[in-house]
Amino acid sequence: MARQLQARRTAHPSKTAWLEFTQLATDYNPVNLGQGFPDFSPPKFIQEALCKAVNGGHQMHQYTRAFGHAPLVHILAKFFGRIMGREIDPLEEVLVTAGAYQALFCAIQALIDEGDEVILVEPFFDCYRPMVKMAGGKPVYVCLRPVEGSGVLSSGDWVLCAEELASKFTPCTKAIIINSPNNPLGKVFKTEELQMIADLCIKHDVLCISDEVYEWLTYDGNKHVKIASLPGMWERTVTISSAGKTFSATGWKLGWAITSAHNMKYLKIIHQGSVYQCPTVTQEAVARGLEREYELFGTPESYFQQLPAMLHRKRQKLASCLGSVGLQPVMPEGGYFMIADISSVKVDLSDQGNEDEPKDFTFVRWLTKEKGLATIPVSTFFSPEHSREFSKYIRFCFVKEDSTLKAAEDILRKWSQTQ
Ligand code: IK2
Repeated sequence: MARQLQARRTAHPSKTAWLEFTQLATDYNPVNLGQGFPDFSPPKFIQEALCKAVNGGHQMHQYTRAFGHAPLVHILAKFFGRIMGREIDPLEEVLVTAGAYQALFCAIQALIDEGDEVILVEPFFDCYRPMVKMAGGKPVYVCLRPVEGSGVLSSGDWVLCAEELASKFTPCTKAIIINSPNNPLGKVFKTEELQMIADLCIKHDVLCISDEVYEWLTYDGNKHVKIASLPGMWERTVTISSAGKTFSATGWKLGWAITSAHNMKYLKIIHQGSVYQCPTVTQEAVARGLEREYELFGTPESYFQQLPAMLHRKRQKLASCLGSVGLQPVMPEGGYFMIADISSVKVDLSDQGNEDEPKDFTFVRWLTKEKGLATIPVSTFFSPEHSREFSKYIRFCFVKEDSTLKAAEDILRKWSQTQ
């Protein structure tokens, strides 16, 4: 008899939109408002820091400290210590990872066991679900939903029902994963909303994995609040972020996790047993970039002021375009993305997809192939239980050159005239 090849932990592949839709974007070369990456360069200072690191001598090209290059963990501890209002130990409480993605993987593998329940707030970045399952955990879902009668103009109108959330906590709940500012919705959780989650975590002795990769990108005066800074939450929160999103250099694939030394020792074991260490040169460059930002913090020269100001304008541009062609957008309070309602679109998709898939998948495929505009179906950010309910939305990334946004606008306007 043939030997069983497949390990059990590979038995939960999620049907991911990324493989299909990034391939479509390669094959059809559309105007790409799909995957979340800027089509403009990172700021000059971070590019120069990278060049300097590359030319900085032999050490820059060799292994560095496994859990994070010393200058990087020191500035991360200093920077986020200031924001969180606490001392952070650079060596014991910071871990540098291969993107926020690997930080999520380390946190989930290190802290979730066979049979543990993990609450996922929908919509969620779609890797959470397979990562939890691979660890043997059971995802439990709770949806953000638009407040009745809100007309859904802002991501702030999407809220958690307090009773529903509370009902998801059981003696088996080990963790909750939250993402603010949220991908794809753009919701920035308010302090009261985070407090509600924190109270439940404390009451039920549950961990919180807080994905904050868009932490610097908030608009209209919305403020990003770190759940780890709320009373009683430091000990039970793993805060995750991304140098790629921070410095508009997603291809660098560098991120980090920050948590108490007690939690961190377990994350380090997973990191050591998988990636071991991240590239030295990018860590050096990111360290220098953060040192610069530390000095300029709160000033108009800071990239953390300039980037959201630039994206705010792009967000307005995309929103008015979508509104004018009848695709009602949900205005994001933060992040890279805007979702829009496609219910009113009249287009015959009967020959485009199979009956079983959510409508947004079929629509996005059609829009990419037939109209030359790439987007992402929003149902991919929901559990199978809820994906149909939210398949009337598609996601646009507005972190793009003005010329790209203009090209998208031209496509949408031309199409709307033929409808
Ligand atoms: N967490 C969230 C919420 C993210 O959005 C991402 C990055 N990617 O999104 C691509 C997309 O939605 O089009 C990550 C984590 C991963 O970050 P990193 O690139 O640092 O691994």
